[in-house]
Amino acid sequence: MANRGSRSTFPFGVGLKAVLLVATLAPAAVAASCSNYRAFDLDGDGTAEYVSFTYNRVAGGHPMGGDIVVSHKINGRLKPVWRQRGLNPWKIEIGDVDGDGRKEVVAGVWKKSRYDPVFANRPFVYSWNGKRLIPRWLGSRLSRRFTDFVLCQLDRGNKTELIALEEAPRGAKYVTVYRWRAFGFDGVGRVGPITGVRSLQSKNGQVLAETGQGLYSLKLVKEKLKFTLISEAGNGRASVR
Ligand SMILES: [Ca+2]
Ligand SMILES: [Ca+2]
Repeated sequence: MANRGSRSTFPFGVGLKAVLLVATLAPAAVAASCSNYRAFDLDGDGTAEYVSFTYNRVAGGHPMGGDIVVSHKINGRLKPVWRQRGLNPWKIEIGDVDGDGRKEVVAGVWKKSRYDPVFANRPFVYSWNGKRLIPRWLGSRLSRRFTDFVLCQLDRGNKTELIALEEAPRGAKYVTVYRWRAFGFDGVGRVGPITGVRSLQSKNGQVLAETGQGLYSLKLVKEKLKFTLISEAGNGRASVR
């Protein structure tokens, strides 16, 4: 497929230059990492899809001009087989949000929308039909503006939850858990406002929130969120919620 000359591709093939560029983007604008990037066989045909994103430039802390890229590994090399253009993507997560047994691609994109005609982070959900990404839900927004999100299975249900880091008054944040309900996401729990949360990551079935005070773990226990400080120098473990 035609390559528009995108400078960097995440997360495979990430060069030092790209890593440094990501590290210098404003964390409030661009999620911290692609470290939880994974490849999955999205359509169950035995071939893994590698999903990543590109950008051409950074404006105001936001990667601009990029595509969501789906690649297949052919003769040991990743070859793009689909590009979803015009989205300004900044994060890719993969999970079965609707619980149908197939994983969806959820992209954080920096876009205007018809009903909200300003640039903002928006969650776009796609499925893969073997040849192309199919839009499932191109969300104009969650319940608040958000700066980061992860997918993580927080309970024993079959749906993977979306956890968003959302803007609260006076620079604080909410961490809000959403679950797919027929068409789109409903909030099922929230903690906050919390100050100092910079980013979210999902690791070994739990969501971690990094703050200036330490690392917190987020768990959903009987639809109730537990937000627990798990590492702070010398203080061990202390629950804050
Ligand atoms: Ca496949
Ligand atoms: Ca699914």
